[in-house]
Amino acid sequence: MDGMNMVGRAMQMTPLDETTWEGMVIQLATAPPATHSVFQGDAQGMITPTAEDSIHLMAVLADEETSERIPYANVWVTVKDQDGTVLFDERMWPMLSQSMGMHYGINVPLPGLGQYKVSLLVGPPQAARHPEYMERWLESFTFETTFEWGG
Ligand SMILES: [Cu+2]
Repeated sequence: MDGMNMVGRAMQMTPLDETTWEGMVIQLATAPPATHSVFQGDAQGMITPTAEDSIHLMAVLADEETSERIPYANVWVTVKDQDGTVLFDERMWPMLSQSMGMHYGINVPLPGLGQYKVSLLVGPPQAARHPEYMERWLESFTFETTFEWGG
């Protein structure tokens, strides 16, 4: 299955770009700003979009061969304007969604329509691994691209 088809199954997701890292497809996508809950210890908090939030920025990590989503990674996102000024710099939440599947995501405020630079810092998945996964994703990987926000 090609990567864009994996993202394409969810109508509310707009794929932006993708790359492959040692057999892991890393896709960047957007969706409308999303309400989500977060567990902190034994309490569940709600995060609702603010007026400033422009997009729900999402990273989908999947095995290139099986399309199986890959959890337990740390994914950090940095958004810059065209001049390289950092506008947003946060860790993405690991997220569960019935319609979009397991992904990493966060609501991002943008100052306006236009082109932005984005970089994803993907850390090694922090999980015990069966042999086929023991020799890959051992160092962090950075994926840099640009995207156009058209509102
Ligand atoms: Cu999400």
